[in-house]
Amino acid sequence: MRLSGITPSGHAQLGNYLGAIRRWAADGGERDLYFISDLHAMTTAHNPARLRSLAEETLAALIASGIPAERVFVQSDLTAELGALTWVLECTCTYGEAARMIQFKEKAGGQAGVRLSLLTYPVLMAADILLQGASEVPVGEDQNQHVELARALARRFNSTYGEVFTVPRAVLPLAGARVRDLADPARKMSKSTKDSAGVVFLLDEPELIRRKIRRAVTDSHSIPGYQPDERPGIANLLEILAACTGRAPGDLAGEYPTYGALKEATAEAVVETLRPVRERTTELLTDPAELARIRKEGAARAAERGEHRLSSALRLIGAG
Ligand code: AQP
Repeated sequence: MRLSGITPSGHAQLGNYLGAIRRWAADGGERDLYFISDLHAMTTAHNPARLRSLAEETLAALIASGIPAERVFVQSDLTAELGALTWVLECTCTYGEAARMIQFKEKAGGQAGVRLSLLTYPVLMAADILLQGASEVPVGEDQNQHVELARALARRFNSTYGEVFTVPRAVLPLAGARVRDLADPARKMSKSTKDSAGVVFLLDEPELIRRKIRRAVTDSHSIPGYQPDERPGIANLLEILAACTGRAPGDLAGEYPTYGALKEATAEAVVETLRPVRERTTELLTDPAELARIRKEGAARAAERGEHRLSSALRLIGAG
């Protein structure tokens, strides 16, 4: 089993789609599972109603992108199971191990009112992985240490109390495009970026997408050229266009005489790529009963998959 997640920390954006969701839909197979990690979006200040609606929207977007409904679930639908397993794993984890997490140090550094969950969420992530019995977790560099922790906890539990958990390992995600922020190509496009001028969301209307791409930061040259280090803004547009058309960014550069022409072509390619996803997502969102049914079935399947592991772990650790 291979487990991948998406955190509804904002509206899903073009980078999520071209870099991950689209690959999940096209290349994912029987052994792939996907989940909306809404509990992970609670480790910093959050708005409950917004989070609930973002989780729903993200679920709809994954299904609309072509991921089979039976391979998707929402994390908070398993709060009882995950809460119990997180406790078991917290009793397997040392404080030092959690406090060593680089992401915790980076995000908590110097801040007042840091939530305890920011420290412990890698243990919840271990619970996500171990409950489902995932052997592979496709993650970027920034999440590697968390998968290592899940690995260490699985091994420790198995050797201390009895064999329950599959020991997972981090694997490289399916290679997708890396999309940068249109207004600031030095950083990646992100759903939680405060200023959304450089972020194309999956549900943006075509006219808004065109406007955002027309205003994308470029450079002082005037003829498109593919030089990612020296000209990141133009390279980003070429890479987006390439990802939408299946062409190579370097080949596309010579086909557009001006920045304006490149922006127009990129905007149209993005609009057409996202159109079916936006239409199907919107359609699903207007059918809450169908979405609720998909969600309920996904939750039941995910809970069933983990049931024996959770009950064995509780029994072996001495609970109940
Ligand atoms: N800009 C991007 N280009 C390519 N891939 C991207 N992904 C995210 N942004 C880009 C991929 O989308 C998947 C789900 O992302 P995530 O929710 O696990 O977290 P993230 O990488 O932190 O995504 P965001 O949009 O940047 O969210 P925030 O704003 O919360 O940090 C992952 O496979 C990710 O690589």
